[in-house]
Amino acid sequence: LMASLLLFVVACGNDGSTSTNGDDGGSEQEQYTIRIAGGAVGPEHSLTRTFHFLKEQLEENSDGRFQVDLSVAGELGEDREIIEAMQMGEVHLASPSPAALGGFNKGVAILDMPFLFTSRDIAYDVLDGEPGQMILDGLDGAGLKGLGYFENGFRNVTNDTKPIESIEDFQGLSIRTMQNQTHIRAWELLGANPTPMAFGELYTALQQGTVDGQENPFGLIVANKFFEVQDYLTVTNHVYAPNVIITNSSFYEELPSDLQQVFDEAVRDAIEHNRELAQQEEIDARAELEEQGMEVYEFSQEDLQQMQDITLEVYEEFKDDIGEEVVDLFLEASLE
Ligand code: TF8
Repeated sequence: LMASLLLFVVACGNDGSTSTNGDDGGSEQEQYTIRIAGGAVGPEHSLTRTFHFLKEQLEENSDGRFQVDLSVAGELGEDREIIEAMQMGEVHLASPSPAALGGFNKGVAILDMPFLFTSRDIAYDVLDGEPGQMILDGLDGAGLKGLGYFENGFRNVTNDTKPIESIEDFQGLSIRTMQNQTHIRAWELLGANPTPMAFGELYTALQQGTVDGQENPFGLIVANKFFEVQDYLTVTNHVYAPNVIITNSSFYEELPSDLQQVFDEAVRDAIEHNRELAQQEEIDARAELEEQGMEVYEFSQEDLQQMQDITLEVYEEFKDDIGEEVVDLFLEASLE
């Protein structure tokens, strides 16, 4: 994947982002190519569909001054590779998982914390408010600019060895986690054997039995066909996973202000659209998984509470690393 990405970068050259249309060179004639890259989620996933919607908005609302070159479903690599390409100026808009941005700003890790948001309404409020903005601002300086949040969704546990019906069943469970210290630690505390792994390797790892389980939202489990290699699902909703929308900061700053406005509005509309898609997807995907023969289990309120209590420890252990101010701000805001 990296090789094909490099070839792509070479083929596009360094000035691929701007082209002048017409002879007068007037700024009104200038066209901008926006290269959008979606991560390795399936082509039918709500995130992928959101990128198609965003392309339409950008092109229509700019009367064609924006031309969007869209690569979805991991065509340009996984989140980390896409972020690197963005830093080189070769990708202009993307929405990686917070875990992939951890190297740029420690505060981003708050977004992956267990049981931080107990409902979508709270998540939207906090992410759209001051706490969410603080994290976006924290990405400045790495050549990136944070724009807002799309949704991956509430994460649930699957595996193919046994039904997981209570906390005790996590004991010894071999589970793939994101490459994210807080997730690894949370699963250790729950008694499981976490193996961090890139998302792109996950399907094969499940198929070959390298790991027994994984955790992701219903929508991804359908879109990436994990149901083909996993028999059991337990509804835990243990993390509300947003994806962070980012752009290349110099690309953004060099846009004429009227186009900046079109860009901002298109992103805002795409966020709204994405949330509608994601909510519907959660319902449809769960039904689809049951239809595909997955056995779905629900934890009791007691078990959920216990899971939350056990993983609360992660907040203590990572408070210094993430930043006390960030942790406090998010915890206060999400309790309101
Ligand atoms: C994971 C994440 C990722 C997504 C997507 C690729 O389990 O859920 O799949 O965030 O951006 O690695």
